[in-house]
Amino acid sequence: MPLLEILEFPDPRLRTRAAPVTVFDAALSRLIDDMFETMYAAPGIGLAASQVDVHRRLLVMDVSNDRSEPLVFINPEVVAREEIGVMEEGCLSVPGIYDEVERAQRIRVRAQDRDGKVFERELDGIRAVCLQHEMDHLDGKLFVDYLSSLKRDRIRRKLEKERRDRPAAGRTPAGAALTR
Ligand code: GNR
Ligand code: NI
Repeated sequence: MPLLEILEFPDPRLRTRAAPVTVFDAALSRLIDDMFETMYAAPGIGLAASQVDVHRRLLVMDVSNDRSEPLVFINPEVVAREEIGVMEEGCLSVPGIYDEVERAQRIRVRAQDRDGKVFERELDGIRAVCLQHEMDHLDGKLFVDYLSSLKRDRIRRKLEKERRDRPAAGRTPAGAALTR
């Protein structure tokens, strides 16, 4: 199963607003499997399709230590939120950077599963924070957007320098998955 290339800040493609998923077919299911493999390999606890340059409203998550809680959210909407708090966040698209972000610590989300079936679920703690972090990706937003422009510019310069020193590894572009 191929690993997908993860876009990194400040790549402008990360600013794309994702369109709804309308077709629930084998290609979508394959993309979901590839996203899980890519997330586990990274390793990360969540991955939005936007991060692998597929601009559709789809994300995967697994906050467990043993890959025992894989969750898929397609066309997600937060229908209720409460208990604002702060948590330290990181992002596979902003490697090596961690900072505090304020978000709802308890949410109710409505989404579709890989068969297109609508479900609702309550999430709290890291699951709630991760879901909101991933949904931001679908709207072209990154956690560094919550930081000061001074911090964000510093992060951008640091990542640009690191990227210059470490040219791209050849990995499979994701785009093909949905169009096969
Ligand atoms: O792996 C990840 N860890 C994480 C930690 C705190 C808050 C959010 C996250 S999501 C991140 C993976 C990622 O970048 N998903 O978009
Ligand atoms: Ni992220």
